[in-house]
Amino acid sequence: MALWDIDKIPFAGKSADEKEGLAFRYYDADRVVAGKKMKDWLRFAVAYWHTFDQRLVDPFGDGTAERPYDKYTDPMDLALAKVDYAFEFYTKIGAPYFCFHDRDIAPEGDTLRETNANLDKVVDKIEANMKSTGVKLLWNTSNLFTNPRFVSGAGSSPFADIFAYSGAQLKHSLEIGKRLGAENYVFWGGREGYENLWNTQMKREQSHIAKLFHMAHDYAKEIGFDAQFLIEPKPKEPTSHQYDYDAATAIAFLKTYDLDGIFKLNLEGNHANLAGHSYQHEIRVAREAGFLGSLDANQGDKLIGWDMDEFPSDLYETTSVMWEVLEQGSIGPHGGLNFDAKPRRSSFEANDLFRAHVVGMDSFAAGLLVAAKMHEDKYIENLQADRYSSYDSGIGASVENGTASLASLEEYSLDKTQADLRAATHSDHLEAVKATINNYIVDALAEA
Ligand code: XLS
Ligand code: NI
Ligand code: NI
Repeated sequence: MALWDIDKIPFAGKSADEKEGLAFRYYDADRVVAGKKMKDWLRFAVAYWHTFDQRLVDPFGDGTAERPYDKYTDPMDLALAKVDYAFEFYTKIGAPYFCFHDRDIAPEGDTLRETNANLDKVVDKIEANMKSTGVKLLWNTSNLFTNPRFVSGAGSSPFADIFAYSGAQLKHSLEIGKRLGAENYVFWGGREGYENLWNTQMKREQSHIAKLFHMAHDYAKEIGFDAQFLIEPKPKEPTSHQYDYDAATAIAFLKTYDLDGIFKLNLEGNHANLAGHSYQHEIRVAREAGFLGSLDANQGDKLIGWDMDEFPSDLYETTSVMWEVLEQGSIGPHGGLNFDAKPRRSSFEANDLFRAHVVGMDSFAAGLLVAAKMHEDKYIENLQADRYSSYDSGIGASVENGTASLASLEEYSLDKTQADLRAATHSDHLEAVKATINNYIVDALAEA
């Protein structure tokens, strides 16, 4: 008997409208785009915490969610039942991957021993379902921020017992990752930052976090868990300043603490906005530095200043993301698009979970189609090549190949007039560029 009152979501192409959000318009898993199947470019994952646990609370209101498993009252019964709902959901939506925190899937006991026993029971069931459905684990992680013991951080906690507990909790998460064949392992430092600098030893806290990361990597090696480790940057929320502020800051941290060969980044759209960046900016920074690992697919709200975790629907943004991905050739060595996103509080019915994933998956599939067309035409490549062409020869080439000096630049520039210098610059025609990108979106999707 079906657990969700929804049929498997089909690809319906142009007639998707008739299915009112319960069919794909653009996401056609096996369709080949730019040399690869859509499903292999996009590698969608469902986030356990949002899709199955989130009650749709906001800072001013209780949860509104109606879920078919609300009838379970015992926490362990509920946790075990949710696994069945989760795997039927993955299969019906057609997501090849899922992601979870240790705390998403099983309730805590009083001791770590009891907690781990609860966790293992649920993991047994998850493992069996992974085998029977073929759905895989994109990444797992340890929740080191919800419980009150993490009030002042985990790796950065000023309390050594909490650091110790964090390491112990993390150890079991790595074992679970190994057991379930996780392709990545994520660290989001939700409380690794500070509320106030006056009482904080910043350098000491950061060196402690680095120690925890090295221990985690040593242990993963010891047990033969070869997942790609990822840091997920976010500038603030819940703390007022988080050490993994953005991609550039996280890369500097990794280099400072000799972790750069071990970690890449998991980048999230809404986090980029909170840091004052676009999603594309964060991906560009990571990609060009060789740190692009995976993506948390969501979007922020221009009018609200906190982490809204909206399902992606902005085609301009998904186009920019997929253009960067096409440039790199994949999202990352083992990366995917994890929907770290929840329906709005007013979309509280269970079927809204399906509709929300449909818009997210379709928006990225559409972004892929548009970006692939731009890529095929080399529109952006040519635009950029042209813009920097003065470095391809002459004085520009001498700068890039290292033969220029201030003396050679002086000799070259000394007698140039203001008119010569104005003539050396060109208009970017940026408005026309934006219009062309709009046309790509409209045309590529009309053809799709
Ligand atoms: C919170 C983060 C979190 C991570 C996983 O803002 O996005 O959900 O993705 O811990
Ligand atoms: Ni987030
Ligand atoms: Ni996230």
